[in-house]
Amino acid sequence: MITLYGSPRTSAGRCIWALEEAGIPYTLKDVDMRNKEHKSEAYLKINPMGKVPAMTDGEVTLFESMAINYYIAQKYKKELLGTNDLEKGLAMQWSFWATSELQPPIIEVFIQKVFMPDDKRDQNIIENNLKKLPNLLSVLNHSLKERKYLAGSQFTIGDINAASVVSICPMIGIDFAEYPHIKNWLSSMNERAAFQKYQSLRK
Ligand SMILES: N[C@@H](CCC(=O)N[C@@H](CS)C(=O)NCC(=O)O)C(=O)O
Repeated sequence: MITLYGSPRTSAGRCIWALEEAGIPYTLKDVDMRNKEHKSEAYLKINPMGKVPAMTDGEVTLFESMAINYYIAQKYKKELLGTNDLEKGLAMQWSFWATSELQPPIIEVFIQKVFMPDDKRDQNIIENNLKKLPNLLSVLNHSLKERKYLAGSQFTIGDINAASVVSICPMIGIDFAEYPHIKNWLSSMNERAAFQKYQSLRK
């Protein structure tokens, strides 16, 4: 039985979505980050980085959300990896792109806008990071112009890993009016029962 550590509002959310897509039973264990449970001796044995998510599956213990989603797909629902070499490559490409290129500026803005008290909010950080987003979102928008999913016609963990980041945009005041293909793609994510479950847990 799989145990996933972390709340749906953190990077664990994309693993919840992947587990729901795979349709396998799992236990979700919240980690009380306010009280530093993620730095406790017990939790550090599961994830020595002291971060969420982490996952156990029998003898297997993993951390890093991308790796967890790869494992879930590889072990429990292989088509989530893509069904041919190109789809598999594109699923990985968009997964790494989302977490290494798109996520950092979005999270910087999110931290400033959502967590920072008014007197500590740094407008320069917000502006400098917001400036990076049009180019990134245009690249994504263009890539979705002629395909339903990021890897083509097959829904993959590339969509899960990228959409879980892109869906933070409205929370920092970015709408997709200028990015119609992203908008359509997100709408198709919204139709998925697994995404709906993830979103309902995130509220
Ligand atoms: N690269 C990691 C990032 C994990 C991460 O930064 N998690 C945050 C919550 S979203 C966390 O646990 N932060 C606590 C800390 O850094 O001490 C992944 O994708 O799993």
